[in-house]
Amino acid sequence: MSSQISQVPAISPVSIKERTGSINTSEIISVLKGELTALHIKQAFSTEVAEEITTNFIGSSGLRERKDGVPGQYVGASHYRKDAATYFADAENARPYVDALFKNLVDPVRAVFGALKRELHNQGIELRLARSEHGQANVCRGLSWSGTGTFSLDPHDDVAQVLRAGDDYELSAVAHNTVAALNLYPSMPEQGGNLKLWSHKPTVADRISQGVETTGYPYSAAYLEAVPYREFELKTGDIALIDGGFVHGVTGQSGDGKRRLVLNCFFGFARPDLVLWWT
Ligand SMILES: O=C(O)CCC(=O)C(=O)O
Ligand SMILES: [Fe+2]
Repeated sequence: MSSQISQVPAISPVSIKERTGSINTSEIISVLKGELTALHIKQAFSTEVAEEITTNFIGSSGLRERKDGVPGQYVGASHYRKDAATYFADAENARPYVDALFKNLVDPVRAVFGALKRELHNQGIELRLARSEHGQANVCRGLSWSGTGTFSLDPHDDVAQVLRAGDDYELSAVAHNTVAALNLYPSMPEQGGNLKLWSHKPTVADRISQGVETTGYPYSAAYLEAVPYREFELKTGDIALIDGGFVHGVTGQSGDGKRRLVLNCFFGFARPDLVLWWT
C-alpha cells in the first residue's frame, strides 16, 4: 500500500513572484530560505550583454554535446551523475571556456554572485564556490536544450543529483536544505522554451516510485497529470530563480531557429554559516 500512496504526487504549495527590473539579494535569500518558490525577473540584464554571451557560446571551441542521457549542448561542467573527482576535474578543464563566454563583460552571473556574497558576509555567512582537492566549481555553465516534443528539457528536480553526490562532495549537505537554481537567459526562441514548474516537491519515496531515485530525471507526464503548474514565459534578458526541489522542465521550442541559451548554476546552505555555489 505504501508504495501505492507514494505514486500519487502530493501537492506542495508554491509562492511565486514575477516582476520587471533588477534582481536583489533579499529576494535571492528568500528563495534560499524556502520562503519563495520561484522568482521571475523580466529584463534583468541588457540585450547587448545577452547577445555577446550568445555569440561567444555559439562560437566556443569548448561547446560539447551532452552524453549523459539529457539531450543538449553545453559549455562548462555538470556534476549530474558524476563523482566529485570527475566533476571538479571537468570544472577545471572547462574554466577557460566558461570565462570566455563573458570575455571582458561585466556579466550578470558574477554580479549576482558578488552581490549575494557581500550581503551574506554582512550576515556572518560565507558564500563560495564548491571545491575539493581536485579543483573548484565554475560560476555557471551554458546550456542549450535539444529535446524534441513536448519538452526540450524533461520534467525533473535538481535535488536527487545532489542527494546522491556522496560524502566526498561537500555539497551533498545542501540537499537537506533548499537547492536554489539560478537561470539567466541570454537567448530565447520566438515560441516556447518556457519554464514550467509543478506544485510538487518529490520525496525520496516519490523518486523511488518513479524510478528516478539517483537522477530526479525524468518524471512522466502521467505522474504529473493531476498536479497544478505555472509556466513562466521567458524572454531574452530574463532571470528565473527557483527552488530546484520542485519538479520543473522546459517546454518545446519553435520559431525562426533562434536558439535557447540558459546560464545555470545552483547554490544552497551547506551549514548555517556557509552557502556553496556550483554547477
Ligand atoms: O533551462 C532552464 O530554464 C532550466 C534549466 C534546468 O532546470 C537545469 O539545468 O536543471
Ligand atoms: Fe533543473
